[in-house]
Amino acid sequence: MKPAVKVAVTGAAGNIAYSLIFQIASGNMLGKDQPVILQLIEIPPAMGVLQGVLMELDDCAFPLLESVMATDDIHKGFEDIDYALLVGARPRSKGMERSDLLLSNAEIFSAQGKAINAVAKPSVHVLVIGNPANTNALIAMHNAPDISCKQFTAMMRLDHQRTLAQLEIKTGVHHTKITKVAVWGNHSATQYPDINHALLDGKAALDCVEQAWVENALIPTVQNRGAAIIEARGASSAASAALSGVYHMNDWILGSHHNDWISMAVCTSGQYDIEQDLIFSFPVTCDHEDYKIVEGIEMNDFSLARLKITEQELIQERDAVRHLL
Ligand code: NAX
Repeated sequence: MKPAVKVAVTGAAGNIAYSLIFQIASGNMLGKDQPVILQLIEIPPAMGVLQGVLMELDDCAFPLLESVMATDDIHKGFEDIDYALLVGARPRSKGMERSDLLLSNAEIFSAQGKAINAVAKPSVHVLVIGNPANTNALIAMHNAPDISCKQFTAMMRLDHQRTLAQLEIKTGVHHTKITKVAVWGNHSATQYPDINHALLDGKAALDCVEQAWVENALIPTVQNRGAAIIEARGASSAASAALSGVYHMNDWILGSHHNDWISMAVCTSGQYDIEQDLIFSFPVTCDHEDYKIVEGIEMNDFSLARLKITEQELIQERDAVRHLL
């Protein structure tokens, strides 16, 4: 057996964590031969609920789960960790403007970035799920100057899976036979699901679907899927978000399958003419705890215009939290 690795999860008493934690403990994220130690982090009012989660973890008797700790102290929670999944965030309350939401979360992620910098392993890999995920990841990254920028990412995998699902529903081609899908930009309604290079069982996707369907159905459906799920379920996506977090980490740490593209929001350094120093989603491939942005993809005018829209939104978000960077 390998030595155990330490995984921190914030927002551990929340909806996404209720699915995510059990998947991590079962080995779905880091492999069936990888023992884990869970360090679960919450805010004081949620510690009671978290005790219930701990009881259920005990009752599952996971063979790979070496130990669990629960805390409301981020310095204890992030101590010596190998991986962090930052799920906890302040939800938007009634009457709250998007800018207020940005600012209240910015403070959380600035404190968490500092704590990770101070007490986590220097090799820590961080996935931010809590919204606004891209800008929260940017803030955490800036507040952890001793840790490589490449070790901070935000989750776009749910948007990637949603794009695969819509393509499968439309064409009947099973998603395991669909490759080279990309979702660019921000995890928001400006994101750009792109199938210009996608292959359906080896055939160009654009030969199988009409452009009007891409523009009027696929793109808005994926962009607004989160809102549609809230409308139907009365709660935001939780199981699918948790599974996407598992896929993101699994591919990042253990390598993406068959070298296909996956979508990950990562720090920009001039690729595709996108402003530097944003956390922006690109198609990437992963190998051995590292990712590579797929470069040299030909972009048509429609795609370039979409990239600019989502880039502008991320620049505005960054400007709003500039004092914390
Ligand atoms: P919940 O409200 O069920 O749970 C959030 C938990 O975070 C709560 O238990 C709360 O006490 C805790 N929390 C708040 N501030 C904290 C802090 N400073 N430190 C530690 N814990 C803290 O939300 P849930 O449905 O689990 O969603 C969590 C976040 O994921 C939200 O911000 C949500 O918007 C975001 N999502 C991101 C997605 C993505 O693809 N990036 C998709 C799903 C989801 O919408």
